[in-house]
Amino acid sequence: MSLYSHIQLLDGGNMVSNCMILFHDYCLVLLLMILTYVCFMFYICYSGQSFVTYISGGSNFLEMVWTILPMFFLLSLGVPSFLMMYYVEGELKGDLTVKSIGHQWYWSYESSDFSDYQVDSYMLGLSDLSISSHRLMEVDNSLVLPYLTKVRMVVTSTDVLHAWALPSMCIKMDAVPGRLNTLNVFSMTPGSFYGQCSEICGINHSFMPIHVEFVDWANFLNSVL
Ligand SMILES: [Cu+2]
Repeated sequence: MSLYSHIQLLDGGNMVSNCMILFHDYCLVLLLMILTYVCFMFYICYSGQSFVTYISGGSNFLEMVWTILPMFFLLSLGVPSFLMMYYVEGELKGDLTVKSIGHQWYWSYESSDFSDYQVDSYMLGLSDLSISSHRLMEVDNSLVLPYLTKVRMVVTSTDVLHAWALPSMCIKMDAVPGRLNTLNVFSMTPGSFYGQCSEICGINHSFMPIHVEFVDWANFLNSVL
């Protein structure tokens, strides 16, 4: 863990989240570049340098540059952003479908592929924690998913708005009563990932964490069958 890790994004758990982190860094560099350039131009203009006469004299080349360059920058921001958005929530195919239902105040998970699979996932209280567990993040029944498998996650709610979020996968989806929102969950590695409800849903909003464990298929089948 580096000195500045707490001000950076979490390490990505899959391809698309790593792309998003790269995209975030790219946007930041681009915006800083533009800010520096604008500040520099302000300085030039207000200090009455000879460049001002060059602009006010009219230059076709300069007109071309400041029309085409912003267009290029906007495209370089828009295209990857749209590609990632469609990758995360656009495609509705998956090897496995899991439904995540928000309640006041816990999550429950079920799967249409395994009719018997239905678990309620409540947060563990302080007295149930071991020395290595994370306070306010552990649950009694975590969601178990296979890694290297494209999971179609259907998110909904039974009462009020909630949001199912997994920051290290760059995933956040609103759980809306009466509506099925879909997103793709894919992990390249086995491991534990944590998230929290991300839409204010009432008094115990802070106490309905999400814990997803990515395991191999054998262990996954053991847990759901
Ligand atoms: Cu909430």
